[in-house]
Amino acid sequence: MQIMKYTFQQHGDERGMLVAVEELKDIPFEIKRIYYVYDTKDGVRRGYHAHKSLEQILICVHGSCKILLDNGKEQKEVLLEKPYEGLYVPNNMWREMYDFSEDAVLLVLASSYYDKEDYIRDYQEFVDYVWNLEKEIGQDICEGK
Ligand code: T46
Repeated sequence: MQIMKYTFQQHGDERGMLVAVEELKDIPFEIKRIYYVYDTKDGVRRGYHAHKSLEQILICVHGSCKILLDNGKEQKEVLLEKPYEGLYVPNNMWREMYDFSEDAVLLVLASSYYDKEDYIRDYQEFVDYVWNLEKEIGQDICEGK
């Protein structure tokens, strides 16, 4: 499983730093929604779901946190701790977020509006969904993602 992390250009001068992210230039989709997670309590693990069609970029703009990505066959852990790095999370990918530092702010750029129906919240259902999709289209849907 290939992890896709973007390193955004940093514009720095004596005043400090600035990072800009433009849709379809710096990231591969149009941005329909932005949300952020902060003030996460000690020991909390969030996520535990996959999306059928949503794509996202996760940026820990302050502090640090870890992301577990799971494509139904393989799992990888990614540490986010740089405000100029974005982790691409494609559709059909289980995710869990944990080990948030006290000051962590996790910013998310999303390709679609909020849609409860796009979530798969049961892990076995997710695995079955991915296997069935692969059977239907006859190839590894997570290849290259
Ligand atoms: C994801 C990870 C990285 C809304 O009303 N609108 C929204 O756009 C979102 C994202 C959430 N909500 C509500 C739904 C729940 O009542 O906010 C509450 C917390 O959402 P949730 O439990 O889904 O949060 P996480 O941190 O488990 O997951 C979120 C996103 O939902 C999800 O798409 O990929 O962050």
